[in-house]
Amino acid sequence: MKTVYVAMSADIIHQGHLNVLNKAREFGDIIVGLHTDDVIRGYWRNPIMKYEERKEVVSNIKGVVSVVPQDSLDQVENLIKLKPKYVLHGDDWKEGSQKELREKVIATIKGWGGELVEVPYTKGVSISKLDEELAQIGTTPEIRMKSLKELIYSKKPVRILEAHNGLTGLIVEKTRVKIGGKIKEFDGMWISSLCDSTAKGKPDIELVDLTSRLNTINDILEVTTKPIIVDGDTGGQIEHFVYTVKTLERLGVSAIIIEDKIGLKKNSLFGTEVEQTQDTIEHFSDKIRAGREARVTSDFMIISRIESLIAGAGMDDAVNRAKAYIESGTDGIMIHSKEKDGKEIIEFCRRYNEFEIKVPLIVVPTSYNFMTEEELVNLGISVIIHANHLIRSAYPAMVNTAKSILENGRSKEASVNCMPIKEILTLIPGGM
Ligand code: SPV
Ligand code: MG
Repeated sequence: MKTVYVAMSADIIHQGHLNVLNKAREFGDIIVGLHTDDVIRGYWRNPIMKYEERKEVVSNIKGVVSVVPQDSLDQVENLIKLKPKYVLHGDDWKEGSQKELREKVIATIKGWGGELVEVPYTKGVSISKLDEELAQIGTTPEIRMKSLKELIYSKKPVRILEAHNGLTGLIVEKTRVKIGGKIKEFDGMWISSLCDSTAKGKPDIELVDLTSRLNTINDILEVTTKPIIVDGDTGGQIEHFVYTVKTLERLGVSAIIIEDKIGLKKNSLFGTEVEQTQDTIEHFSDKIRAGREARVTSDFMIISRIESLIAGAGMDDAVNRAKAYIESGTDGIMIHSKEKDGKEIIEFCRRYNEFEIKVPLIVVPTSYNFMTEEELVNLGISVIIHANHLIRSAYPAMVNTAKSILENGRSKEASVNCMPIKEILTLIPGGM
């Protein structure tokens, strides 16, 4: 029997896959080159089913005699190893980003007289539509909570964007771009104290209480499925913090980040312009330990935020605190800096990388925003939080609209910068 090679992700098996595999069966024994989790993550999104689970499903489809890992979109390496008589693929790769991959396949299999067979793309199957429908079904608190840790340990960087209400939550959930054939999106949401407070017209001084913060979090939980990291400010009194941890974990939040400051908290980006008092290492370590003991599962992450570089306490202090907090069992370290040149962060990472015991490292590159994801990942950073950009971009747009209406005595001029009425009416499905 001749062999037929078919590469696929098979994350959600649909009739399109079966059409391709049924066709392949007519040509011989099928070897499926199953995209590894990293490949799927690289060009699309975090796989819903992991490699071994997908392998089990695919192995049981009629005609499939073996499943091998396909660890890039480029099939050449596997083809040279397996020398199949046929390669089967949907005919949707003749144009666009996959065109080059197709040409490489044809050139390679020619070497042993192999043939490419193309199956018409199955109409009516839209994987992105299936994805959307899955998102509509929603998630459970447990699945959502776990997903951050899974991402951190399988993908770099984990890319997080600020959300401060249901609408911005949806923006983080749904915004996608396609670059070089790969889909890029955010991995989760940051519930910033600055943005949550600002959206409520209040200063970022721990004035917006937990009940109010929980309302925001609930609004976001209701309409999204991606993991959520909550900015827990200082975490408050240890006796209160343990309740906060339990509440957030129960809701399905994935992580809380608390900063090692005490007293009236001021936003870190003021730096030393305002009084910023750091907690003692001992007391803050007690808070981390108490939080860890309060949670029900280790899937909920308690992340320590070091404010030494913000408060002017210096690099040695930041490094010592990182060591102490790791010893206390923290699940991650967030190092904050307000310097524009990024040098502090580079130096901190250099020293951090020498640690024997490390936990995932998190940054908020608001001030040193020239640094790319790639540069930050190369420094050893796992999670990048874009902490305030949706509210910062929305506010000037709204003020301009308000001014334009005043200046013109009507809204016609402002409306060119507004989304059409039809669009806002249908933006959120279910309104008709
Ligand atoms: C926030 O977003 O509220 C933060 C990050 O705590 S920062 O504003 O940079 O302090
Ligand atoms: Mg904050």
